Amino acid sequence: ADSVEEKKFCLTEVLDVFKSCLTENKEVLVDQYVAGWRGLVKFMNSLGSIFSFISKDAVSKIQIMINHRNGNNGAEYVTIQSMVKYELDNKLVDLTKSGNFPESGCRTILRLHRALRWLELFLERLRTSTEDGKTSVMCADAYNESLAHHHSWLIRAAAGMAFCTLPGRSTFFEVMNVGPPEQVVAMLGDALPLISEVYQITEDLYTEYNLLNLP
Ligand code: 1PZ
Repeated sequence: ADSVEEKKFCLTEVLDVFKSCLTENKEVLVDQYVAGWRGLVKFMNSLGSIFSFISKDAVSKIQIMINHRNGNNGAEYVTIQSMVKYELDNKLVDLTKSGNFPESGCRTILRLHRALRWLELFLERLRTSTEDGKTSVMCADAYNESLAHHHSWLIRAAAGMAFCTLPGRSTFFEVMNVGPPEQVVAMLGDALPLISEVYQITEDLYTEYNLLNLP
């Protein structure tokens, strides 16, 4: 429950969760990965209700993963690596055509994984932007370079409209609640290498098992 001591939302904590995703042998922990997305969705919701079509989809994917973790085979879903092995060994993934396993962990994580690339590109643009940089443009550029390739024109149009409502750089930095701009830039510089590493490890894994185009 909410309490008076509850700290104000701070993006540093959210991005820190992604740091805790990686195990010693460089496997990606599902609970932490999902917790990271949860925090990001909370942040996105604070930007306005126009983003709710995005957060609804993200929340449903987060919930699918929570259900896997809470299910009878939850232990198989501890890391993305163990999940891939388990689902493939037991033929629980639609590999070419959707139908039987619309909620496979493999396809669900793939959607979040693609969104993580957007996040990486967007935060890098934010980090290197100047005071007069436009958040909406950075967001759209990052999107067009990544997620947009996987979305229909209708979703791309809706996303484009939502991006236009993003506040300017300084307000955006304030909503992040990290501190003065220099501190935001430093925090991003700190968090980005870890986000990239999580992304790359998942990308390599999905490439190895030929899962990058799951329906
Ligand atoms: C700061 C501004 C936030 C901008 C967020 C940029 C991402 C735009 C994504 C638009 C997604 C639109 C809704 C749903 C799309 C789904 O069709 C796809 C594919 O899933 P399928 O239909 O195959 O089950 N879903 C996704 O691509 C996952 C999108 C997750 C987006 C999470 C964004 C979290 C943002 C954090 C902001 C800091």
